Amino acid sequence: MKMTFRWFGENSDTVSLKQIRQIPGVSGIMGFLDYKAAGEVWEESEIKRFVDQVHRAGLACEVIESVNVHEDIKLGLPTRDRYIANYCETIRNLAKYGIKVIIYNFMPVFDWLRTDLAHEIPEDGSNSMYYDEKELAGLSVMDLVRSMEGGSNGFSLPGWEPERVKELEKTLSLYDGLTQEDLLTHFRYFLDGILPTCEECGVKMACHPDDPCWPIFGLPRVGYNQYWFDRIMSLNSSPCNTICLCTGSLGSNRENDVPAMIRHFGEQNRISCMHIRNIRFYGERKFREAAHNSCDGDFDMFAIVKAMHDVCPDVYVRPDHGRMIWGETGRPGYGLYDRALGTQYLMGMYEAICRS
Ligand code: CS2
Ligand code: MN
Repeated sequence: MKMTFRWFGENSDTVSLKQIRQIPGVSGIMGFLDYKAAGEVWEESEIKRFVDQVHRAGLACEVIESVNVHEDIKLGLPTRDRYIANYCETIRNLAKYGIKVIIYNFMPVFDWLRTDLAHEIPEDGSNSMYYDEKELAGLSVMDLVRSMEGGSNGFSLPGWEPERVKELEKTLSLYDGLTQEDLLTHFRYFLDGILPTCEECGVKMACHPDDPCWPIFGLPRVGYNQYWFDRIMSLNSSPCNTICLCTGSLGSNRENDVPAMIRHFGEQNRISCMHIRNIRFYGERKFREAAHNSCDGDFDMFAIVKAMHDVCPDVYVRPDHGRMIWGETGRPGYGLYDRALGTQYLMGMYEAICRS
């Protein structure tokens, strides 16, 4: 297990590299160039600057997160070839600076979403992100965007960048009539276009699940259970076609048996990295994010870590969305304290498993 921490860059994160370096056992980051729009080439000079900065802080930078896939690729528009070529160039550029894994998602229009980014947890007064499908039903897409923006403490959230939001209504209408099978066909075209470049450069693509893990707003989605991930994996047999197994995203759908999915895909060598976190359910499709510990949420975190230990012990791992505790403010889900505690819990469990 290579323990890492997500870092959004100096202008976009309240957590510093120095703080990350001081968390025992954390050896690297999952990085992000926060200012890049989907479809743009990540230039060598900007990657170099980012990676050098991480290295100077004494951390590794082998995973990059959210190289976002342009909507035209998901929609299968003729312009997709240009964006696929750009994606290949980004892969080559990232590989030159030591990147081994790129995390992406294939969700139409939205990245992850919540109905409340700062839900106060009555038991202890901390804050967490919260989702209630019933509330979503009463919201228009633009209401939701406003609530995501309003609750984000001024940060632009991945997938909710202003230039994407501007085009939102138009983009949504382009998905009218597009089926899951269509989306999968476009997914295959994308993978066929980029995976040869990945193989050449030794970079793995890691698909992040849909979050929450079911179709929303009538949009087609194909990354929310074992059936669809089996289909995604069989789109292209390249060893670079892998999964970022996010326990909180997959587990938001109570039909998913997360430890079993880790075993299933890990045994096939299809997991290259993991986001590990916990959730507390308040009902069907109603949950908040919890501290990482089993006792705080509804997941069996031991079963999750044990499965990882048994089938894919070499993966990159990071804690995921944390609560805001001890008065901290910052990017929702990405404060320092709760996630740092999460790393210690996960590493403690891992050490105990290894030694027992
Ligand atoms: C992340 C996602 O914050 C999160 O939930 O796990 O934003 C993830 O980085 C993207 O979906 C990957 O493209
Ligand atoms: Mn995740």
